[in-house]
Amino acid sequence: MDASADSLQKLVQETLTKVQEFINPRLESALTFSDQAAPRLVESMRHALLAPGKRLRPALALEASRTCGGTWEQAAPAALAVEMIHAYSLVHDDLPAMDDDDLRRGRPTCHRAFDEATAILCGDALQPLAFQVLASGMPVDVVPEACRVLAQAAGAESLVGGQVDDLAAERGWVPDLSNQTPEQQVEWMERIHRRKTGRLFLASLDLGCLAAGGHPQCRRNLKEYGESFGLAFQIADDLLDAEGSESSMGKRVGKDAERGKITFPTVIGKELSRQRADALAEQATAAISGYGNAADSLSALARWIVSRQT
Ligand code: GRG
Repeated sequence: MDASADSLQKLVQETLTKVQEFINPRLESALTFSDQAAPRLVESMRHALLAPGKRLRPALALEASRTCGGTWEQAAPAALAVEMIHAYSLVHDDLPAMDDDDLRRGRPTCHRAFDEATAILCGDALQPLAFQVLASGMPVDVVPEACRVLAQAAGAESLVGGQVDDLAAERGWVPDLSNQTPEQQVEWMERIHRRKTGRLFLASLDLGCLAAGGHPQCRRNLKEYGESFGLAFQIADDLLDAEGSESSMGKRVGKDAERGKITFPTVIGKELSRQRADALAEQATAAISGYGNAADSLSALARWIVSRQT
């Protein structure tokens, strides 16, 4: 690793550690329920939500708030809510009916640690909790818009819609993609990723901005940043699945190749994928260049996302 990559890695690691120290106790407090919540369900929610994730989406929400002139404290409900939706999506994605995974964040997946029914219900309970946190913690005047933003990012046009199309190719619900041109395959992948992973990144930034009472121009710049960030993240994720190790990733790797799934490296090659991811990280950084030091962490995150090992 050269000196600049090394200092970027240190800077982002410091930011993510601070985000984790800020958000993890708050995630834990958010899982305080009356005796009406079944203990087994609460245990499964703790397993899924408190597992050691990077907390990337909370980082985006908190730093978007700072970019818009706000604080981390203002954006805390936004950061909690997006992590809850993310955690639910991972629990359901790992289920036997979907990706059928045993390992997540270095630990047994929720259905492995508990059972399938509990894992389904755990995800079902994390979703409304996200909206409860937004509704009770965001400034009253932006609660409806905040709920709309999160609902849209998690729904049929986004997370769930993207997931269905991602399964579609694998399960034969759509015509065989291998007969399509590389351009059509890239278009198909981008359409999936924009919804499956990109929209929750965008919502994280948008909610952070809303929490801070950010200017509409700041909201637009963050959207531009988030669009490039999301695709860069996904291309890097495809490269890590092809090249990373299970021990550093804390999850199974090489799944895409195993299933003959089309990915950026298989369609355009590893070198072009890397170049594309780097260019997207540059575009993301450029979109927020007008916000000076307040946007330093977001810039660093975009550059790191394409060079990360986890
Ligand atoms: C089940 C409705 C439904 C949706 C699932 C997000 C998703 C859709 C599936 C996750 C599968 C996956 C591995 C996608 C690749 C990108 C991704 C979301 C990786 C995990 O996010 P990170 O790297 O994970 O931020 P941590 O554990 O650090 O939070």
